[in-house]
Amino acid sequence: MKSKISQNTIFNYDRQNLDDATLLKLYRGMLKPRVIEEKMLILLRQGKVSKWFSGIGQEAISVAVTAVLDNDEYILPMHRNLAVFTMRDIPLHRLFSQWQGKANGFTKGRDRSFHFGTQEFHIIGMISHLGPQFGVADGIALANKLKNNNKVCAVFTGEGGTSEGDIHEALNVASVWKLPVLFCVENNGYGLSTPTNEQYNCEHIADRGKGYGMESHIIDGNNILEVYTKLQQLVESMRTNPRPVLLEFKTFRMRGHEEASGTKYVPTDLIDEWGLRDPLSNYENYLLEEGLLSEEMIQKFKDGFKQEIDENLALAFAEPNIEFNETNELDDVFKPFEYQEFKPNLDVENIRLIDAISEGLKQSMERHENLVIMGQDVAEYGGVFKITEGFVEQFGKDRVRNTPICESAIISTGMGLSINGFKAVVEMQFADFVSSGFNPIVNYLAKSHYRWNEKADVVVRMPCGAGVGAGPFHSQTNEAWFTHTPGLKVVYPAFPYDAKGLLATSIEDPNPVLFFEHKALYRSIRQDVPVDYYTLPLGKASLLREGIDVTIITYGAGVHWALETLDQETDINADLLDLRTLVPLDIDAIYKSVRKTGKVIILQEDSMFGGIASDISAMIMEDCFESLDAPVKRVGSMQTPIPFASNLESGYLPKEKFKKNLLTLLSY
Ligand SMILES: Cc1ncc(C[n+]2csc(CCOP(=O)(O)OP(=O)(O)O)c2C)c(N)n1
Repeated sequence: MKSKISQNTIFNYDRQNLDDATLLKLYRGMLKPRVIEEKMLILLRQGKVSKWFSGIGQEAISVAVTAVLDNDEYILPMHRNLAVFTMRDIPLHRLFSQWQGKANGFTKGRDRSFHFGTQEFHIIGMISHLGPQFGVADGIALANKLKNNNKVCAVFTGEGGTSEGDIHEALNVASVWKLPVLFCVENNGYGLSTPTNEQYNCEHIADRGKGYGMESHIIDGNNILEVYTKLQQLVESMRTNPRPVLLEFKTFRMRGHEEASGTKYVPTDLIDEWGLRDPLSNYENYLLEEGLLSEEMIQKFKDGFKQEIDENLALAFAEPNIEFNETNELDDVFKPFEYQEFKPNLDVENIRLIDAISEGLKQSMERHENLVIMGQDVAEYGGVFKITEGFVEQFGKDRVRNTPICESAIISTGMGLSINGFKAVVEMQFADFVSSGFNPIVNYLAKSHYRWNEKADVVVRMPCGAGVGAGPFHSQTNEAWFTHTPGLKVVYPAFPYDAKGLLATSIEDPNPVLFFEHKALYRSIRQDVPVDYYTLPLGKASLLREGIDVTIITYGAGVHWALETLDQETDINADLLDLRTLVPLDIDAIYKSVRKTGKVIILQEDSMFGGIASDISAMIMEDCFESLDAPVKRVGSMQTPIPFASNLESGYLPKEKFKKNLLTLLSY
């Protein structure tokens, strides 16, 4: 039944077969966030809230998207989607506490506004960087698809965010993998102050769907019934026929980017024009005309919401400010993980580092049915180093997934898998390429547990290192990019035995782990390695040689350079400490050895400045000064990119320098 065209609404509302209760639910759904926002604007002026991103005028989209999803279907909102939170009936006092940085919010005061998620309500909030949100939705949807549970998820962005590379990557992956995601772009005219014609140069963002090979639609985002009815059909069909859909909602941002930034740059006639298209007042008029709503009912609803807001605000205001407690802060950086020892049995085989990693990975796949491997060419091809050769045959293509070239989206996808109950191992084809996935690693994975208590059960495998004549972009050992970032564990084995056991533990551990594998050691280092599954603890260095004259601290290829030197210089009586993991760092083992020998040399393959050797050196000077008989010596590669030609590369690497410096130190 088509409604009559109203004098009092701009829209030609078509209720189709929606019942009265649904029509009223949608109205109340839009009214509530509007009333909350009006209150927030007052609190903002009173200095009781620090920042506010208004969604006034855009409520129809959040309300309808949330209304068509089941409560256990994930939604990934942005900063203008208050209605997503209210439609899921989050107690308002918790939202108010969140916005005031109080303990009863969702982040223990550690993040602001809508930057949080809650598994209880199946809402996964944004990070400031916007773009990774789409890839996380991919991961959640992939998990749904692998569970075969006929669920969809919805993710939001503004049109400004669509210019980010992460978004393009995620759309492409979703299309290639047919992931059931509703990609909701709220095109509200401005990204901060930037109008759409300075943001993109196609007519409609929905037109990009064709380029991605993805179904797409343009929807009038201010017409609640249009949004709701179209989405209802789409979601039903996506549940049975999983696929991504790109939706461009035409709407308008009626207020400033955030309240303090104002709307001076927006022509007033545009604001007036869109004011006439207000989704709430138009719909209200329609319902009044239809006889479903009366002025008394409107007043009653508003009064009810106001009372709820006041009561909940009182609760939040009464809550004391959060206290700083150093231990609490530090304790939440990582999810607690109880290391479970699987003892290596005596049955061993003599294998190379590369075989040990491959075998460790395979046995983890056997042990964890929810483990998914993703990376470029990892499936039939077996990865460029052949570590996953034969995996597809054993575990199938669902769990061993070739990816497009899109490091950022795949890391974010790993995060989404983790949120939705899976474990992920992501192979960087070369550690160098992680720079293209840097954003989600250091901003999303690293900070999730600290921010809102969510694990990031993702291991990023990093084939790294020089000595293979591969030049500046296939030789880096970039662990220092990550050891600096709280929330990431960094593992760097030098031997097959360690690599296999540490990889197993890294996969067991629900925290994000960067797992470095030195390419030059892949096929050159052999060892007896237990055949069965076993684990080794993270954060334990290994004392490879014992002596009293000097402590050598190193890891990765450096361990083998040090061993070679000690084999040549047999009269050197040294402790040789292989760190094995850089985060957590075995500080006790370092200090114990330093206090015994009184002389220390730290060797790293990476260029010196800002590397981990500098931090270890500083810690030793601060804490073991009285035990030192000489200044701590650091040895690292030259402060240049890594050159290709073998003569240049060996000049760049610190192997020769190490021997010279060691001898100088001993004679100090
Ligand atoms: C990577 C990154 N660059 C810049 C910003 C700053 N910033 C935050 S929101 C925003 C505008 C976003 O516009 P749009 O995606 O259209 O969403 P809207 O605010 O209009 O809803 C900008 C530039 C950011 N948060 N992250």
